[in-house]
Amino acid sequence: MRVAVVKIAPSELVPSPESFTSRLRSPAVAARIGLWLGICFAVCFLTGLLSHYAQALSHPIPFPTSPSWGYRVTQGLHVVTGTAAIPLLLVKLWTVYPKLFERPPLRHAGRLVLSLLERVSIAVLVGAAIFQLVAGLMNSTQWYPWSFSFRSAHYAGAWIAIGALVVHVAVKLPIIRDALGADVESTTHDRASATVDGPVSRRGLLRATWLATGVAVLATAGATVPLLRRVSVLGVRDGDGPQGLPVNRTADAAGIDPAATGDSWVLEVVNGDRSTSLSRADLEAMTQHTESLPIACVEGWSAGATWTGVRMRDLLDLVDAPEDADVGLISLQTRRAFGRTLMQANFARDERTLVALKVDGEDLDLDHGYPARAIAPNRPGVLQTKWLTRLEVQT
Ligand SMILES: Nc1nc2c(c(=O)[nH]1)N[C@H]1C(S)=C(S)[C@@H](COP(=O)(O)O)O[C@H]1N2
Ligand SMILES: [Mo]
Repeated sequence: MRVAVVKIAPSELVPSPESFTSRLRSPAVAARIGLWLGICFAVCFLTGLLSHYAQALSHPIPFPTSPSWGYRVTQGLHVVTGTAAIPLLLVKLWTVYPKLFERPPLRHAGRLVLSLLERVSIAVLVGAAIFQLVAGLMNSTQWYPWSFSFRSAHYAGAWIAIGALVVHVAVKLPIIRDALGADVESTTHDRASATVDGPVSRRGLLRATWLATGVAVLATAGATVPLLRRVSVLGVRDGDGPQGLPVNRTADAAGIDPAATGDSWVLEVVNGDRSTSLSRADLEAMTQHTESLPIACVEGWSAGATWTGVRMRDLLDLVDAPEDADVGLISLQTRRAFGRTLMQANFARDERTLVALKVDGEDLDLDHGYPARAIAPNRPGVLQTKWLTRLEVQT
């Protein structure tokens, strides 16, 4: 009896870079998309560092309180460029993934080490980039299925991604330069097998990529840019929430007992052994100030509003707080994070910083922090503490 033995070489099971024949997968395309991806990552990195610093407890260099809309712009940019990076990264990975199947140069120890190093650095870059974009997107949709701290993980990921990106650009710089300097149809750095025309030209692929990126931006940027609200189907829109202002965490979600916000509510202002308690009527009897200040959420949405209430510094003066003292803001909140935040002295002393009682002329809605909330200029939304019950001068 004869047994037919069919031998399949491993090379037939696993594709090689030469199995990929489309001319679209070329350094010419990768470099052009990579350039914009690099710009998006750089903007994301810088605006992200700023946001991380703004949320730090201590500011060796004080975070400025002006312009009042500054954080609104930088955090809006952060989320918009992060969103734009998603389609860019997908197309970029598509153009380069034949490289994944390159056979390591096993016979040559020196080249093997180099090639392994390159692979590790690319794996770190791709892994960190995907993690940053996915975690960022999930955060901006307020979906937190993980148990780690988003802020620290996203911050660590940022350094890893940007470090790996710098190495990557440095290694590829000669090819990037050549590719960007030459016509997009140039074949100089193409793989030998990349000779078959795709369904579209390289220019067509690039145009489709820019279009997809533009759509991704338009679909989300309205969360920050009022003019884009109507087209931003995926963004938070103006008017989502009471008083025409989005709500990040409702009173119910924060475990606020509505009874605790009634007539018995008082705001305690404490400086060591000096303290005072003010009812809402007491606060209303003090000099009222009105300021137009945005709420700019770290998740990218922002909205302007006009707030009326008492200046934070007037309250601090009641207990003779020192000018340079930070202030703990304590909320009635019983569930989940942000029930207690720290306001640095320069914010507490800014004349625009209010303990707000009203928004746009109406008493605050319970979901916007009734009876009283903090609102300060150029500050991440997460620190604009709602349902205040106590101001604690840090001594
Ligand atoms: N006590 C308390 N204050 C809070 C929060 C919170 O969870 N608890 N969320 C903050 C966040 S993340 C934002 S963006 C703003 C949103 O304010 P708004 O819900 O009134 O629009 O409130 C901030 N104040
Ligand atoms: Mo927020």
